[in-house]
Amino acid sequence: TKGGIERTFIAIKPDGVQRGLVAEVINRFERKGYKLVGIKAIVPSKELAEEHYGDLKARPFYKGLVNYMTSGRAPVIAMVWEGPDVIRQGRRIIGATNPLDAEPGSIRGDYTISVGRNAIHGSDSFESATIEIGLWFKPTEVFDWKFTHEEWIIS
Ligand code: DGT
Ligand code: DGI
Repeated sequence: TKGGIERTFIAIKPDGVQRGLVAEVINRFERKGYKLVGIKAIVPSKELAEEHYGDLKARPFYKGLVNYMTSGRAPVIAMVWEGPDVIRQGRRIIGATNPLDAEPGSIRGDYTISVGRNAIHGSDSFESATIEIGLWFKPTEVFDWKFTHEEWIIS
């Protein structure tokens, strides 16, 4: 339900890391009022990348997508963000899958031009967020914590 506290999986992909967008991405979620409850750098195994993109297995770009995620030419910065409606709002902050359709002001709209190098991933539903957080993070790597000023952000 709109406004409910959720968690979403956000990942800065190797091209986003190469482009120097780590601080920019974190800033956009942080300044909105969302809470970072998990973060790590990781070069995903082939198995992890294939599972993460399992629904795209039949697509012609699947193999290239997995290779680019797993190359190790830069790590993936994997994150869990928490807050009201963060799954849907995260998709809005990121922008449309094809950067040429992404609104200026969104991350993809501001920084990218190619769907195969669109810098960032964000879960697209509650179901995929739950699955993806479980794939990329151990329970001990995700933290329950409160802003000391939480009442000034959420009421
Ligand atoms: P507005 O905010 O004057 O532009 O009016 P609307 O149409 O955007 O919003 P409306 O009429 O649903 O609610 C008026 C104000 O009431 C809104 O600015 C903030 C507050 N409000 C509305 N729904 C909720 C709620 O579910 N919880 C809390 N705490 N305040 C609410
Ligand atoms: O959730 P999104 O990343 O916005 O989009 P998605 O789950 O449909 O696709 C996952 C990724 O796959 C996307 O970020 C980039 C890549 N992709 C999607 N469609 C295409 C694509 N890559 C290429 N090269 N061509 C595509 O048509």
